[in-house]
Amino acid sequence: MIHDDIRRVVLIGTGFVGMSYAYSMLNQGISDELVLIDIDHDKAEGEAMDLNHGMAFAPKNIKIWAGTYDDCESADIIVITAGANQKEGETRLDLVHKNKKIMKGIIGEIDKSGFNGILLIASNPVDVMTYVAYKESGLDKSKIIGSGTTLDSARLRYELSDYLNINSKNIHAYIIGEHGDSEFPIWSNASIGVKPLLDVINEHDEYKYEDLDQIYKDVRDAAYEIIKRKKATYYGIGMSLAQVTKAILNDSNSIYTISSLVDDYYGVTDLYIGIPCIINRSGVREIIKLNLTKSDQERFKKSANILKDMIKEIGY
Ligand code: 6V0
Repeated sequence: MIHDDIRRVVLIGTGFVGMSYAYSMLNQGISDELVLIDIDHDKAEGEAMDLNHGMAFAPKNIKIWAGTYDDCESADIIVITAGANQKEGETRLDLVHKNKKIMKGIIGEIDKSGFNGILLIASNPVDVMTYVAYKESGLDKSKIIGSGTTLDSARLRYELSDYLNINSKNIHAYIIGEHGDSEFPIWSNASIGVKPLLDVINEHDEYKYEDLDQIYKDVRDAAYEIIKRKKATYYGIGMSLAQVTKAILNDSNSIYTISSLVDDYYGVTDLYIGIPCIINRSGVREIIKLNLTKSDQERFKKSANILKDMIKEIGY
């Protein structure tokens, strides 16, 4: 239930991702209150102080403080970015055991608080962690959202925008599946403004289908490339989470490739996975049924099976 008067967001995990999110929230004035929680309370306190010192330059006043789980009850959204992050050479799936334990503990605390808002999860492997939250929490599935392939779709839009020299806001292209190595683009559903992407490629000699494959690989491997250079990725995901938060609080009925619980989606059931969804104040309003080509259906099932195996491995 979104409270109409004061919009409170609680952030759990004030590391690189969490603070990039918090910084975006402050710079865009997205909520009225922002509570920072971390197992390292001093860190949360320091971060709150630092953000507050920028308040004079923010578009509006936001009350920011380092809090506790008692602050969760009246929150509209809780964003979870706590957990270990991906080290060089480590896949997102390697993280699963470490982060399951952390996620279970956090969800237990949130449940005790009486929270009844929307959970937005970014901790990796995000589809699996969102499933853990779903299994461990008493909230309805529509109120539990993973960041899924929102960031990956944003990366794809950036890359296509660069390749075609078209504003990324006019690029409607999506990555679906696991937020990880088996994710894939749905080219047949992509459009550039008013035209299907594949027609645009076909009609211009300077564009080639092979280049699309390279663009996909660059998007899929982006996290590895960034981690190789600067150890972690955080601005892109921070801004993605802020955008999803805004869509929920503003009841905007926006479409993002979040991780959502599917039921017979091309034969895939009982799994959180990245697919385009319409989101608003109630959380996931609708999962969009895509018209997938035969080969994309196969890729989707393969991606789903990888996640299913992970979920089995951690005992669900
Ligand atoms: P970080 O900088 O190590 O921050 C993690 C924070 O979590 C630290 O401040 C910890 O103290 C805190 N923490 C750990 N355990 C707990 C707990 N039990 N309760 C409260 N706080 C706790 O990591 P970073 O911010 O870089 O990454 C956080 C998570 O985001 C990782 O799992 C990443 O893999 C994941 N990412 C997800 C992305 C996505 O697209 N979904 C993208 C990038 C990173």
